[in-house]
Amino acid sequence: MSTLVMGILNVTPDSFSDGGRWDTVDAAIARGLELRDQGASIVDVGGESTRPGAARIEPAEEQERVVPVIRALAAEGVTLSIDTMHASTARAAVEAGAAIVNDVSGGLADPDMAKTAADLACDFIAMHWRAHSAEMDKADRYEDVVAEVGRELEARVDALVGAGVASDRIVLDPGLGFAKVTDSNWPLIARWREWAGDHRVLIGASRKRFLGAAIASGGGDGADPSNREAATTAVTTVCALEGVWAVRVHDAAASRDAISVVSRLTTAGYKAR
Ligand code: PMM
Repeated sequence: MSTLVMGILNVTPDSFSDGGRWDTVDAAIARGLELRDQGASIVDVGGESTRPGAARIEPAEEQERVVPVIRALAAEGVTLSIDTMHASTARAAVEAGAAIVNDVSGGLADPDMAKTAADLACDFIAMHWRAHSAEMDKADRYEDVVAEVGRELEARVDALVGAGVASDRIVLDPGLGFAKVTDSNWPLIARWREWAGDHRVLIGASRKRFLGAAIASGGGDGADPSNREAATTAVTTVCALEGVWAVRVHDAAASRDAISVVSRLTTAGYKAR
């Protein structure tokens, strides 16, 4: 199966690259439909920014932002995930029509999340996470990032399965940019099979800081997140060649097109070496 595109819809005033752009219900709904039309198989709706240094918000405020958007987009037949660390928001979102829970803390931030995910019986994206946004850059300390992320994700899987989540419902995500400032990110993409086990994998590289650093090392200007789109699409291309389940991106059309190119190449006999 081809790699899926998950389009990012941040209904927040302060996300790092698109904060404030879709923070009214009508603008968010229109953007969700646009992402679907541009090739997103899943639209990931989030109401709490996780950018480095971001402050937390209360679940009630988060739900006020996301639930009307999810309800409207679900009525239009859009497949939705809810990007939340709050169990009560996960439940409200699934009741409003979301099909997938995407928890950047992999169930660590809210002690009720694992049981809630089991009750909801939907797909659950468990991302590698070490600390909340205000603290996460300091947690970028690894001897062997691939082995440690693998072990820490396995512990999340054990906790989730222990709470009753079906193992094949769990999608793993290395959490690029989360407790990984620059160099820690690359081995997690390059050697993803070593930490993924048998789980489906989601990669979220879109416009993140480590891409800016790579762009600069090649002589480009990656300081502004909006200049990181070609680099994001390069990561999507690699993910598609590698058989990664899905990529989480801001520009759905660019990733859709990259995946279409890879599909032509693999049909013509290309094999990753
Ligand atoms: N990154 C962000 C937010 N949510 N969820 C998953 N599963 N994986 C990610 O890499 C991820 C995420 C931060 O990026 P944004 O502010 O552009 O949404």
